[in-house]
Amino acid sequence: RAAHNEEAAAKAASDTGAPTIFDKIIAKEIPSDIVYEDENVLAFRDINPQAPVHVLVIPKLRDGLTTLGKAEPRHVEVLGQLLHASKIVAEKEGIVDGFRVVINNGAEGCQSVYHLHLHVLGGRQMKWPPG
Ligand code: IU
Repeated sequence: RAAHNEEAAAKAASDTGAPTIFDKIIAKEIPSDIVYEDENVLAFRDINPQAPVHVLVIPKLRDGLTTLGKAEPRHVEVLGQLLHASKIVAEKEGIVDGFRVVINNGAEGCQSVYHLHLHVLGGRQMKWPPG
């Protein structure tokens, strides 16, 4: 199952600071289905969607933000831009009745790509608590 693959991918990954596939998506060397883009952030559809709408919102410049746990005061502006872009994505996708924004942090948080990303999920009734 996809959920198990995600957990396996998270176990296999680690925060080495090496470039990730998201650099290639930002550089458009790898195609992605872009939902929103501005100077600072890129939002594109997750390749393995967990809801009818599943978009990843990422900073174009990682600047040390492999994980949210690496956030420093200098990142506060881009962190705000990422949240604001998540709201724009939800609006564009028509999921204003309800949506969820998730950040998986580190191995136990099920993070598999070490370039900060916000998951914007919606288009179905979400469950609580998440697994
Ligand atoms: P996570 O929070 O690090 O587990 O999320 C990484 C997400 O990136 C995950 O939902 C993958 O499906 C998604 N993804 C992608 O959209 N495109 C890719 O090329 C790769 C992963 I690798």
